[in-house]
Amino acid sequence: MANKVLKAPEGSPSDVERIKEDSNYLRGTLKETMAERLSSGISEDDNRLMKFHGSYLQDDRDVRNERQKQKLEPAYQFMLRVRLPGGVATPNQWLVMDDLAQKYGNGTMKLTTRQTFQLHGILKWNMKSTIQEIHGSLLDTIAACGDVNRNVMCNPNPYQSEVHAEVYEWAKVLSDDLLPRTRAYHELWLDEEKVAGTPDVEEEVEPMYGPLYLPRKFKIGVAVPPSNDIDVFSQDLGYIAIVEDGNLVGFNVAIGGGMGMTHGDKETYPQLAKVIGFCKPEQVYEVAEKIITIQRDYGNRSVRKNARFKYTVDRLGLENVKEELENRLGYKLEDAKPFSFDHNGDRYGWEKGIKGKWHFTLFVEGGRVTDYDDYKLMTGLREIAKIHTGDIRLTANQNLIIADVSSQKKKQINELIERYGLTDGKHHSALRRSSIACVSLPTCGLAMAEAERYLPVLMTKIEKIVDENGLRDKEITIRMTGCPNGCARHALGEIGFIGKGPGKYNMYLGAAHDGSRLSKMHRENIGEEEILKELGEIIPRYAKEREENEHFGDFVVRAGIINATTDGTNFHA
Ligand code: SRM
Ligand code: SF4
Repeated sequence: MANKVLKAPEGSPSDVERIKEDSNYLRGTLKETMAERLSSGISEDDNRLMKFHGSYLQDDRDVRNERQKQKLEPAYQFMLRVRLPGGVATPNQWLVMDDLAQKYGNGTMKLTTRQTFQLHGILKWNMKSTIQEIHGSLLDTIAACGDVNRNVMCNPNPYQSEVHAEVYEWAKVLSDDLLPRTRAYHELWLDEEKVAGTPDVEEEVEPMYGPLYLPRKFKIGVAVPPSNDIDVFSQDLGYIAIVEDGNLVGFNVAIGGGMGMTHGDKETYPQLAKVIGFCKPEQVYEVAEKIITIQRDYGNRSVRKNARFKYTVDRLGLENVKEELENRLGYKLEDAKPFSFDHNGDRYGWEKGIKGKWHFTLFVEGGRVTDYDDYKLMTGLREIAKIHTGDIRLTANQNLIIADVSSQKKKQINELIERYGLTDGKHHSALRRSSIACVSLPTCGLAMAEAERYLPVLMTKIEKIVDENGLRDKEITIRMTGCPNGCARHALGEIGFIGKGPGKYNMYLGAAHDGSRLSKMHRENIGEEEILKELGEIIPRYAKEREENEHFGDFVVRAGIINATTDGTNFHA
């Protein structure tokens, strides 16, 4: 299979490669570890494998020091992520997730930036029941994390319903057909018997992935212009739906995007995927499969921080990767077709789609579904799910759409929306409605600063500046992450903050409003006072000096406040 010209980097395989190799197709010693009652944690090796099953061991960082002082084991708990292609759930699935959050989780649900549910706070002994109940609702958590293809994103588009339905089907095909084939998940969590005599090590177990799976996680997203809500250029593999005369004719193919980086390491950087051609709808699966096998064969298995497909593409060269893809496909991609995006945010409130059906996009700040003292969001959504007959779509901006509502049902649902004060966000500033924050503290083990818990507080202060300058209704995307991994796609926020240490952030400016240009660092390691000072100078300039319809990200570049990042490779320049 190896190509004469293309080469994988040399170097001894990372420890994770050894763990995968020894795992007997993702089994490891998970069965024994999860049954063991002495510790609420699991070993590092098993935790690596847990990811492929959709879960991470975490500990509550709010109490970490205190427990350490008391010589107690960390407050171990598991995060569990569901695989939900395109973010589409039935009302019953919503109710099951809500119930599990109360029964086994921390009483909240996190709607993620990749359109799915995460539960936090699950104890080891409740993991199996939780996964079984998720399975009972016809969902699963397979490959929601790990070195495989992840949850496939898809524009949840409430206003072009026919095309949405078609595009969503392709996203589902990709998500389902690119799953690992090992039966480990079924054996471990669903009590499936191992078929006697099945050889443990057999090439056919994973025809596409092989026993080592991929060098790193792999992400696919499908966008439907003019909305780039799924940030198609941030994906390892992005498909851009091409719709002509209302019909889906195929997809432009974009490869090599990703957001993560490491502070102070210029060998790591966010990158945007580049369009390499066009394929027909029935070709999307094989194009994805062949691209994944290129990453399988040539990705970096030695240094994990340089292992994502974006680095493989940049190292091998876009044209070489395209040629390799076409060799593997046995045909050439067609030329890319014209498309244009105009935003990457959500459109809130009621929208009418086809067949007289209605769709309500609800603003969920930070994607956290919970009951606050003065805002019973979780209860309200539960009551809606009990009577709703359409579906519930999670968006890439951590919001949700109560979709496919008939005119008759609309009145009933609207009554509940009003009774619980569920908000389309329109009483907030457009800035707040355009915000995303990653989970960060207290559950994320990699967080360096607050994000989800802090952005709303900071937002209230930035809103004052925005209001004073008459920009309340101006959409400016603003994103905050607790570390440079970029889970809120910070490098595509017109204003971005990356956690550097407690209360300190690097501030980024200049990404394009439609997700087609990365930002660049404006200030390093600053706290709230300096953030507000900076924005207190830039926002008034934007109010006065902007051209008609000029977006904030474009303005700061034109005004010379920041240099444009023209490629991920000059993100740090
Ligand atoms: Fe992420 C790791 C949360 C979307 C890039 N991400 C993590 C972990 C699992 C931390 C860990 O490894 O220990 C976080 C768990 C926190 C917690 O307590 O729940 C975490 N990522 C999230 C979520 C929940 C953020 C959110 O608030 O919504 C998102 C779940 C997505 C999903 O449903 O699958 C989430 N993560 C993303 C995205 C955005 C996207 O995919 O569109 C990115 C940037 C895109 C990309 O992958 O390049 C992202 N997460 C990372 C990275 C850096 C990966 C890299 O190779 O650069 C890590 C760290 C890692 O993999 O080593 C990471
Ligand atoms: Fe955790 Fe960093 Fe991702 Fe935020 S960006 S959830 S802090 S890994």
